[in-house]
Amino acid sequence: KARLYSGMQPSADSLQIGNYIGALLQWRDMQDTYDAFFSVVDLHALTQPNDPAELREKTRRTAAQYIAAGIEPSRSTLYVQSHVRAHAELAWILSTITGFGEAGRMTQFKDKSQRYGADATSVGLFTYPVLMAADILLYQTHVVPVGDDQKQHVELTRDLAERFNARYGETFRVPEPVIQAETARIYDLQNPSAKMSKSAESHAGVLWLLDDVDVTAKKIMRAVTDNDGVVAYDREGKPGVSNLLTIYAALTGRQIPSIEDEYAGRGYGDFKKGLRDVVVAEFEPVRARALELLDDPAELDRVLAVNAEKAAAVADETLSTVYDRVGLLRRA
Ligand code: AQP
Repeated sequence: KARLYSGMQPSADSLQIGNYIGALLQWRDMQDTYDAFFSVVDLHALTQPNDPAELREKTRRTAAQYIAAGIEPSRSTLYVQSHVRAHAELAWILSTITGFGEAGRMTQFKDKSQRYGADATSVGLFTYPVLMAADILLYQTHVVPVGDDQKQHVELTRDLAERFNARYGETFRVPEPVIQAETARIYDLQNPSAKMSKSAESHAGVLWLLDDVDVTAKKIMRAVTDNDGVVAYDREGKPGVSNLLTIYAALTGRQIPSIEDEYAGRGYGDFKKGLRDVVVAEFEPVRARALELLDDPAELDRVLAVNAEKAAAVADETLSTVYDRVGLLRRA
């Protein structure tokens, strides 16, 4: 089986519906076809300010939501990034073959550093894509499913793999990005021109997987739409309604035109109620399962430890080859 690698940052107590539709649902379906590695990338999360106790809790909660959404830790390797030391170690080696200018061209760094300001921008944020390259290359990954905002980072990963291979001999597989379709991208319900995000300033337009169902229902009923009252997909002209249609279609597996037909002439109230029922029915069991898993953190930690062993076995082998290739004297 070809190998797949993906991950998410434990940057909030709950994942949001964009993470669920754009990542988890696809990961779940890819588990059969691929030898899949899914990581909770806590080292990446350190590039933003964190309360230590909260970060630990967010890491567990993120892992619990992976499992609750159908990622099976007995079939896929579901682990916490920092449990496998090779990530940080390979990132260092790769940073020595990454150009300063090359890293500086990453648009996510440019956006985030502008937002944070020079004083709050760490070197870690700058080298974030190098750590991501290490994540992927350690596992000799064939495919990396990512949103289009991460495409540039996968390109850098490919460049680094090719550069290393050319300089030191064939070591890394060069991975291919699998970019999610535009229709898998979910926007903020209150500001449908912005991607829904865990770290959004306002939570009013964010649907959290672990929210109470009545909170979720209210947010859907209050979602921004427009004045023409027609349930139709038009990303430019009707971003709010189009976003709701995308969510509806993604969760039901239906085509957008068939949903438009169902709500033709019925107005936004009915449409939102329909969507509310779909989302609540989808979230309820996932939420219940995640909370159940979080009720027994020792068992969850045990599962994560077993999976970290599986991941480390693969990662350590790659790292060991890398250390040899670059000429590090190995400890006797
Ligand atoms: N709005 C979205 N629509 C579709 N997919 C989305 N993803 C995130 N938001 C949407 C996908 O979820 C995964 C999470 O990756 P991440 O945790 O590394 O961070 P991100 O992509 O930056 O997601 P967030 O929720 O916006 O997190 P923060 O606020 O922490 O940066 C990825 O596969 C992403 O494509």
